Amino acid sequence: MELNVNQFKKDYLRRLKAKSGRPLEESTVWDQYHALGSLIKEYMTDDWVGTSIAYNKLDTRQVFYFSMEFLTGKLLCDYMHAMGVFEVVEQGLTDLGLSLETISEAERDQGLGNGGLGRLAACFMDSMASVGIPGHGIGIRFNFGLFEQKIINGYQVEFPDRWLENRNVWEVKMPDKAVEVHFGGSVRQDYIGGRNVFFLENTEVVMAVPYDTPIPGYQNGIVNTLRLYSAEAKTPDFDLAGFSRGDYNRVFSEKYAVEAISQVLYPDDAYENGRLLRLKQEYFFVSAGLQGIMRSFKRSGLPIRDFHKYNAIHINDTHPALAIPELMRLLMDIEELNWEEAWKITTQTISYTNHTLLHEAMEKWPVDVMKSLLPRIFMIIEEIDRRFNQITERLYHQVDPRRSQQMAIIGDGQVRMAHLCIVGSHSVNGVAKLHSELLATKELKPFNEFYAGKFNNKTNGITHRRWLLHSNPRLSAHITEAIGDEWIKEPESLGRLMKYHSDPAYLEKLMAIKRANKVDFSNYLHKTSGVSIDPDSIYDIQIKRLHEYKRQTLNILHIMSMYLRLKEDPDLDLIPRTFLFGAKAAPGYQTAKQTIKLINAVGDLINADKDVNEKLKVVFVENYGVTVAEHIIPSADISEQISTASKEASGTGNMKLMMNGAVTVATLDGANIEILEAVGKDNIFLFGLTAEEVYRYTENHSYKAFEIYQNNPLLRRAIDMMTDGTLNVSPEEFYLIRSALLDHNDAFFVLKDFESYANIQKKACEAYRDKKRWSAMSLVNIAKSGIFSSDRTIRDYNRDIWKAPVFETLKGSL
Ligand code: 26W
Repeated sequence: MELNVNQFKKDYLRRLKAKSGRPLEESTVWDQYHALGSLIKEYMTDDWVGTSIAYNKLDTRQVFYFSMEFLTGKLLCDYMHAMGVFEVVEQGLTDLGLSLETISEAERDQGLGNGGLGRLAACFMDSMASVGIPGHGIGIRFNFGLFEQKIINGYQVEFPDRWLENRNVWEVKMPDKAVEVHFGGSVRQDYIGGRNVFFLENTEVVMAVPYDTPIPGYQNGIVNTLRLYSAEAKTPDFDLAGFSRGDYNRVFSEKYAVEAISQVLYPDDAYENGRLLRLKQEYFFVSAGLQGIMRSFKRSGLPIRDFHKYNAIHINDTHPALAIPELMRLLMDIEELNWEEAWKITTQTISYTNHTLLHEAMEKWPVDVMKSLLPRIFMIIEEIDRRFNQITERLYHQVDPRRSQQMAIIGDGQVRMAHLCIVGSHSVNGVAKLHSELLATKELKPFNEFYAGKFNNKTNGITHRRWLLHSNPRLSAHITEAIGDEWIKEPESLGRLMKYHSDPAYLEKLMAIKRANKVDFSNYLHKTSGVSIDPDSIYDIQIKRLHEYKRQTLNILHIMSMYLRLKEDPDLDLIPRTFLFGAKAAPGYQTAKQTIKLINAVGDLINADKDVNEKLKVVFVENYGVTVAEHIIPSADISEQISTASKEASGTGNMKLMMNGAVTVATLDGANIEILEAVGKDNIFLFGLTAEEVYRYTENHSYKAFEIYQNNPLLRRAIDMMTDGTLNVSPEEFYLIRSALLDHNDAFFVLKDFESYANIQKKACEAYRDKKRWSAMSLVNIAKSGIFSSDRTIRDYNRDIWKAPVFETLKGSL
């Protein structure tokens, strides 16, 4: 948009006064932030309203991305970039004696996600708008996002994330678009006018009230919508009689029970805990979202039989799987279509992404729970299952009689949500080549054979606008100086940087930028936690959720072994290294919590030991999330992507770090394999078992972890350090970690991969010594990162699955 500094200053001062009731001199940072946010939102309003009018007018097919999680982080700066007003605003604020940096820090992170899956959804929102796809997000407006983590005495302690306590400037409440969602009750069946009719009776009613957040595309005038639903009791004074009798407790406890649905995000990633409230959350937003879509579709006057031609609904993992039976219900019970018509529309509307192969993450709901919470939905699932079984029985009963049971949607007293998604959609995709291949050839093999062509791959991506343009301004400027700014719209043009591959001046500047970013991060860390780190050391970074399969344990055991070597030989020629960890553990995941304590205990030992602390430092960065990531990633030298091969579906942190010039230490897992393909084997450090080897060892039980422990003295000493008193803890402190490695035969092959990890770490350090070589590796990583932009991912989804129109801009279509 067109905006000059003077106009901005005028608008801003007036807004600040109106919002805070105070003049600039007396305003708080929060006042300043709030006024700026509301002004930026207002600047967006015409395009926002215009976009939805244009979509309706053009009768376009629209995409609805249903996701339990949207991990968006802060929005202010991203939005200012998208609108092309960043510099003007920054200048205007400076003129007024204010700092954009300080003001933008006042924004609370919108942390409505656990990790990879939620952050992917947020990147997709940005890319859909920027690429010009009419695509909207549908989810839950949790009052509390993922918990805030504090490290107290080395342990993770969880605190509630009250992100809404000072209001959210971006959202607009839409009470007129609220819908009712029904739980429980019973189904009455009748036969009217030649067809079966179903009535849901005596249900508990919850109001789903949408809050809309604008999602501006990058300088294209398009503003899509993220719609998050909040649960409210039907009317605030729903039981006036009870209230006036003074029965306050009952009245309020009912109200709280209803509102509990959108109270808090479950903090488990990759572990399905089977709570009833979780199932309520899932149905709540899916039903609300579909009713909303249905309502606006009907307003368009288009025939219901064409629903799938105008609406593409994507479900982010199985959490929104109930979209399938719910859409069936709306089409049959409300729109009066028959089963076959409804089924055709549903399956052609819905597409599904699988994000994990871990068995413990597979959602399954007990039949009796589903039946009593959602009786009509369960009937529909049963019918889908019955019809599907009929076909598989007929096909397989002679060749393999167990096959149809294996493929069934309902089995062992449970509803298998992944099976429901596969059967009820027209596309099933994995999130990296290896992952999609393992889905098709191993985990979901019978389905892939049954549904030829339904399975496909869509390798994940990240928005380079947030993760490079915004979070690494120095590097962005350096890139633009060399190749122009086309990369912002066409990220694959970052490839043009390859011509600087052997340009000493360019590479030197690249390293100077890395150094400056490292100084910035060390200042940030010092300011936020009091810890000092040395910008001349290697920053070796592992940031992601804490999980045994991600193998933070491998990293820390290696650090322990370096410590032991250094203690023996203090003159060991090591380049000083700072190991940084950032990770939240699911509150109920004890082994993961012990790992956090282990990292901190090792850090305490090493950081205080004068013999080694010139060369080694270990830091656990508290409360890792989107904003912390934006500070760390630009400063990274080494990116740790060391999951057990076959376990990490894709990873996206690997892409962010690469894009910022870090070099990856990696197993051949997830998207690491595609990073390898992009940069070539000389620009990445690979180690460890392959996925195939992991499968083989797991199947034939030939792996013996204890033998490795016995035969590798250094590794053995590192493991023993957990219990021998070297660390300032009781010998039982790390019981679960030790026992997983030694008593339970190390399911994630930490010991097996230890030696090759230690070797590759040595190689990485040698490479780092050679500044010229390292800077060229770093450049290649940046130059080849364009394919990992989520713009590419979104174009792939749209080309193969959604097939919505792509608008360069909407200006002029009104
Ligand atoms: C029901 C409990 C639960 C909650 C979340 C189970 C599983 C999940 C997610 C599927 C876990 C997740 O975030 N998976 C990650 O998705 C990313 C985006 O595709 C991938 O990059 C990561 O490899 C994958 O672990």
